[in-house]
Amino acid sequence: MAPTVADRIVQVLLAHGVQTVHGIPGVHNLALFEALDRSPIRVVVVRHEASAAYAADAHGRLTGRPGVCLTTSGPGAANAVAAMGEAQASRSPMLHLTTTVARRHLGAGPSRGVLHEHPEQEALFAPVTKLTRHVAESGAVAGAVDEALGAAAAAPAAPAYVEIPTDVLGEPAPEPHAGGPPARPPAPGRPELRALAARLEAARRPLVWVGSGAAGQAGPILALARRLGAPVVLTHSAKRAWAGGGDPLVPGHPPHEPAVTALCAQADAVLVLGSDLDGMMTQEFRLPLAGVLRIDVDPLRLQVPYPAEVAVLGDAGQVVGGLLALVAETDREGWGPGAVAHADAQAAAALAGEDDAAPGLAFVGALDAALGDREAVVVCDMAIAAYWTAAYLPLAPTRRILYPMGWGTLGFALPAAIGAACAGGGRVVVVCGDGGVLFAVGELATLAQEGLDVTVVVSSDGGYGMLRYDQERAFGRTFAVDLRPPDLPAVARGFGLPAHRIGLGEAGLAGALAQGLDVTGPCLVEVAGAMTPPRTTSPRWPLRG
Ligand SMILES: Cc1ncc(C[n+]2csc(CCOP(=O)(O)OP(=O)(O)O)c2C)c(N)n1
Ligand SMILES: [Mg+2]
Repeated sequence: MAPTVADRIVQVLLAHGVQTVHGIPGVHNLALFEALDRSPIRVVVVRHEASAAYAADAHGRLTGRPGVCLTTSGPGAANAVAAMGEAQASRSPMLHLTTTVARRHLGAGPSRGVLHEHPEQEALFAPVTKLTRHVAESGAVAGAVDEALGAAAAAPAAPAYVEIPTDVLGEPAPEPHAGGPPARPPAPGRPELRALAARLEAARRPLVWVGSGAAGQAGPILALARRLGAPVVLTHSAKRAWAGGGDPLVPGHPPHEPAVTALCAQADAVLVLGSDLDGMMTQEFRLPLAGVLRIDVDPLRLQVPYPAEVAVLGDAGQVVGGLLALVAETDREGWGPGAVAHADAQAAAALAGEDDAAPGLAFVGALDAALGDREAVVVCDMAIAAYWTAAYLPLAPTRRILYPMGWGTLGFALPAAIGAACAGGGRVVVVCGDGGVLFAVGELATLAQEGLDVTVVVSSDGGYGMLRYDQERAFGRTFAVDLRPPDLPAVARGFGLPAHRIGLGEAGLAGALAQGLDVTGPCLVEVAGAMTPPRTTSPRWPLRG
């Protein structure tokens, strides 16, 4: 039998190294599921299409290559929109493959009520992608999928979307043309690099600020920072790919801690590598940064939200490599590791003096101890325990941290853990709240069915704790935030997961978390008790004024 469009799509996925597809079948996409079933690609069937997109996003964040989700026409596809918005905001590469109604029903004006029909399905995805394609020509589908995978991965990474009318999938399709080479990032010229190197050498207190777009270059970045004697501040998003672990040049506290804010403010040149300098990291652009030297592949980002003294359009890895060949070693008395150690000691002392910080720090300390030096991906949700984790969990070369910041998308962590577990990288640990876990609680079934090595740590405070804090501040009372808690360990056991509960204040917390990490396959640990949000959350920003 001649290969069909569905077969050709699978060929393209394989050519791009895709090993896993996350999705849900529907009558329109069955031909693609069937072709995948005949291929070596692992198909992970999830319990909601948003979960498929979160899983694809997590794969993208961890590997830099697009994760793939597969949905059916109409509501199946639309269910993925919020998750794609999160991937877009967090600069994560992913591909959403889906279908539409058959060609004979397209272009007929208003919806005629054909199953899953929406005359403007593609338009739903334009705002959350860098590329959308509607491909109704059987000979053009494979090329469009190839193009979409390449576009999603090209920096700045983003989601891409391809929809195919259901009747096209079963048609015979010719051998696809080999795609062109991937687009190369712009390369800065030698004079530009020389000027940048001279500016850095002339600085008395240089600082390097690393975002997700550069985080995969830990080795060269640290080498450059040592040459310059410059502190290295990581954004939350950078921790998805940073292999450098903790380092004497990397503050162990976020820039929201006043001592680290002061460190940033003292810098007279800030080399910004692959970072948006986003509102959440900079307290909505209040963080004082002087002498911004900006390196980014996105020309629209070079002068916003901070004006740059020097702006270089280019790939951070290339620029850092170029600078390493040009910058001489400089001794900067009173700066570098000494200044970082001082800022960390001050931040730690300030936190130790705050009763409010104790529960959050106890959680992070216990998780750190339980993780030890095992390989792990920690997937954070929008929950108080996760805000502490994303900002304060000590870095280690064995650890990656994923965080939806980003778009601030509650419900990200549990489904994202599916993609993280399939991507490899060790034990996956979800840190979420008792509100967020219920967004995708059905994915406990996916974890069990696939036997994924995921530990779901649920911080339970009987409600939307972060909003309680916001309300107390804004209105002096709470409302619409108390949730009747289910018996979470019992729920997990119902899905076939081992589960246990421990109190946040109990001495055995680290042991209980470690027990949850030692399980083969999935398990759930409930940590009962309330925490106060850290200073990285907007109502607690010290620079709010
Ligand atoms: C999609 C989405 N809906 C709503 C919110 C607003 N929100 C942010 S945190 C939060 C509470 C989450 O509750 P829980 O998961 O129990 O964590 P906790 O704050 O209690 O630690 C809510 C509702 C959001 N960020 N994203
Ligand atoms: Mg809660």
